[in-house]
Amino acid sequence: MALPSTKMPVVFYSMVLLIINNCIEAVSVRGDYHRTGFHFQPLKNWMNDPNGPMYYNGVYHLFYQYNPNGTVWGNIVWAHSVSKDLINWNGIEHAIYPSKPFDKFGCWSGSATIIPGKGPVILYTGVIDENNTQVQCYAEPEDPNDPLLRRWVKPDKLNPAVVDKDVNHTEFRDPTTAWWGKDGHWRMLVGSVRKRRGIAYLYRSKDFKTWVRAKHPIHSKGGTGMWECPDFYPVSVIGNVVGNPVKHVLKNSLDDTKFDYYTVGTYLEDKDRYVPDNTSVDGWGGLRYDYGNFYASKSFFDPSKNRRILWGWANECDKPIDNFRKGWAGIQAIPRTVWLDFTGRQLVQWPVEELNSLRGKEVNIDNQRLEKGDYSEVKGITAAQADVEVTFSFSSLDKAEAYDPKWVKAQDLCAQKGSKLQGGVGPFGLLTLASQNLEEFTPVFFRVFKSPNKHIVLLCSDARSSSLKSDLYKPQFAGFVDVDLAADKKISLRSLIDHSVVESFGAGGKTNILSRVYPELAVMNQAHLFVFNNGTEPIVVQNLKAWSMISADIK
Ligand code: DQQ
Repeated sequence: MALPSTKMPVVFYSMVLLIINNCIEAVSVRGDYHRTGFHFQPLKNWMNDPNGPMYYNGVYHLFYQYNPNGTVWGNIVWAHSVSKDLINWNGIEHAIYPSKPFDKFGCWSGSATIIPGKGPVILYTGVIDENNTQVQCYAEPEDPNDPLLRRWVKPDKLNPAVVDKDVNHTEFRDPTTAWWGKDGHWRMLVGSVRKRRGIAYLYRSKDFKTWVRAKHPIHSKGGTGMWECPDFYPVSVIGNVVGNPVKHVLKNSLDDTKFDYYTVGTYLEDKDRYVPDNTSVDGWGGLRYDYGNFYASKSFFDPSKNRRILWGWANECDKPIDNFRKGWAGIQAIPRTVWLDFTGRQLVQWPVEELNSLRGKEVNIDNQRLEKGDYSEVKGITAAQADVEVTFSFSSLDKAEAYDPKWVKAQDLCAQKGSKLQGGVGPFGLLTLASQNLEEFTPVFFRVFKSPNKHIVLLCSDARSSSLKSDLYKPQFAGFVDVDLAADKKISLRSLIDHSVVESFGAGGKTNILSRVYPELAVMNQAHLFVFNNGTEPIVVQNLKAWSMISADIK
């Protein structure tokens, strides 16, 4: 009996110590109450652009720009995570890091291409000197049979893959996924700028080894500045089905504004030119994937579900010192399925269906009427980590405020009207990440205006009251929504609420806004969710479903 009695305390204390250590580890790794529960982020340090997303041999791969040494941009490598479902992720070895003369000063963004009969390869931007001279580089898996593609090599004989003396050598980056033309040659795009003209240069190759720039860029546009992270892909006109492409999408990340703009248009394959449709404004006034914090995005085709998936980076809006304290900076938006709207005028985006596997406890509201000034709490879920889907309806648009044609910038209109100023039809929507007495809240809401021929619908996600903390960037983001409300007098909203992010999809994903917010009071179980109406027209919450979200397994 003596043996157990002397050993027991040792075992017991070691267990206690282990638990304490694990807790300390968990607290330090988890940072603070602004860390997300189901949006992708590494365990620590800085992350920016998603790179080379792909699906290969049953595994989703996400690479991303990462600083292994700190919470600010710098020392950039391609970190690598793998997943079976796009939601739960395992971090593995860094795939690409400075190791050669052609990428000694940086391994910047790029894309993966799956070569039939060979497997995946990566094109990325290498920075070769302190002046930021950029070239395009090539990497391939060391062992293509490794199911996780852990190690990547950069064969000297294939690198650098593109050096071009005739382009702006410090603004020449972010190669796209390559595609195979009818003439049997590969093509890919590289973003650039010349005298304020944003450019997507086109390169062709017979063998994926030697790349030659085409005489004309695939597209360019004066006055738009540097085009970062171009993305170019086909979309089907037949609903959410990829396979019969008759339209193309060109997206550019405009360095000047830090938003991702796209056009829908026609790819003239014989000329290798892209022409945006006349329904797509080309440039700063154009369509955005997201009217909030969403940049340097990249899409890939997922053959396992015949869908295109879009990843985008959501930067922090707090200060570098806050990021240092948290120990991390940068998240990825929830991967979104993207397809062409039936109008052919715009894309539609929706969180990948796999996200629903994290839905836990559910609450429902049906047919709740909200008079002017009403707000009502949605109780019974974890409001700091939730998924909310709601449809609002109203019986008339007669009370819609008159639209002033001078209001061309949605963001300015949102700033002017906000959620607190009473309207006619709207503002109505959700108050997310709200403290009990509304000292803090992030409203996501619609406001409807009447112009001579149609109604104009505004979606706002307004961070101005999101935090009592004053030294933060708290923008009001907004976009117009291309819907005909006169027909069915209802509109839907989905918001993914995750501690320091509110990611919203208006009208089934036609207008989307991601806001980063840092509440001080509305945190963890002190956060609340409300529906509200501040317009004279009564609004009915026709149906609301809200779920507590389980945390994703991201390590
Ligand atoms: N981030 C990368 C560049 C890209 C920029 C560097 C966009 O390749 O142009 O980290 O955020």
